[in-house]
Amino acid sequence: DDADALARFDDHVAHEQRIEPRDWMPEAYRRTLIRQISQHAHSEIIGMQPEGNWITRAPSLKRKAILMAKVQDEAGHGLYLYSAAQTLGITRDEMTRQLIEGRAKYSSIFNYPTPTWADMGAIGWLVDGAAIVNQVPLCRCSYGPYGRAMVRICKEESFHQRQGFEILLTLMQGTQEQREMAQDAVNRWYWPSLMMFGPPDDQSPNSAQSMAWRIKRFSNDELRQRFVGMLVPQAEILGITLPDPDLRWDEETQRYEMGEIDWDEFFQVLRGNGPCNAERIERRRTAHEEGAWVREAAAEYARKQAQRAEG
Ligand code: FAQ
Repeated sequence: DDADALARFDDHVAHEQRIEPRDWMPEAYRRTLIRQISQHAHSEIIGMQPEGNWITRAPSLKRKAILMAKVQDEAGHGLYLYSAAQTLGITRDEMTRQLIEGRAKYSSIFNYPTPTWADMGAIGWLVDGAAIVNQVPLCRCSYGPYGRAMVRICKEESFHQRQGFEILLTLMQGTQEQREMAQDAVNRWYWPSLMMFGPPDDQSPNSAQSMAWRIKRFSNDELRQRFVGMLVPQAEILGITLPDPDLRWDEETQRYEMGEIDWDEFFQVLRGNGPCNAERIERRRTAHEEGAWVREAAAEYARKQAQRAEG
């Protein structure tokens, strides 16, 4: 019965064994995974827009080829993650509807604009950097399809981060104007990238249960701390200043102390009031509607093939 099944499930998870789609799982575990994986998939898909903005204006053929490849990787991650979510019993259609009707969350970070080329560097360095720090532990997630998806995705994110770093490094070795452009982009993306890790631990309603289920391995604040520790030496190499005057190494606690994050801004963006929320959803809805004929043609083709097979 259910009590036996639950005991087996708990034991399985406690022994670091993977839960697979056909295994019994508590309904709340299923719901939590659908929530997190679909939000993650939506983030990848919406996350194509801020960078898509620069594909036609990249400063060279090489930069354009790299940026196109990166944005295509993001589409791949999104599709891969939608497939992982589908193994839990939600359809792709339902997830898409939730997104284009504005009922689904996706990462707050993709609601900020990309006015300059240096934003491509800052996104790669900071946004993909945060994504890696958050996602490496997810490779060990108790749910098999999600954990395995993360392994491949993290490899690609790590290439993305290096390409962002390299864009900033090139700008920092350029003219005064280019250096200022790089610094300005980092000034705008630094704080929002810290918000990607989610609310502070004492305001994170899902953390305790997700950690008990071994979906999450570290708390939001722990990962944020690890991220800042990774950035500081890289910022030094770049010659870029992280825009936090309170940031300092604390000998006693052996960690970086940082300034206050503007959580009002974070919750405003979550409520749909960020600088680009409406534009992002509108763009996705239009693209979905304009793709209707492709879906209809594919369905019709499948129907005819099936009819022919029946003879
Ligand atoms: N934005 O209780 P918690 C990428 C929500 S990387 C929006 O702490 P949890 C790569 C949260 O959903 C970005 N919402 O929640 C790329 C919850 O709401 P709900 C995507 C946020 O789940 C790079 C509520 O606040 N990465 O796409 C955010 O335990 C460059 C309470 O929070 C992932 O999704 C936020 N920043 O921890 C692509 C990673 N933070 O659902 C293109 C997987 C929190 O109860 C270009 N996800 N919320 O209504 C996770 O690791 C977790 O879901 C967290 C949140 C850590 C994001």
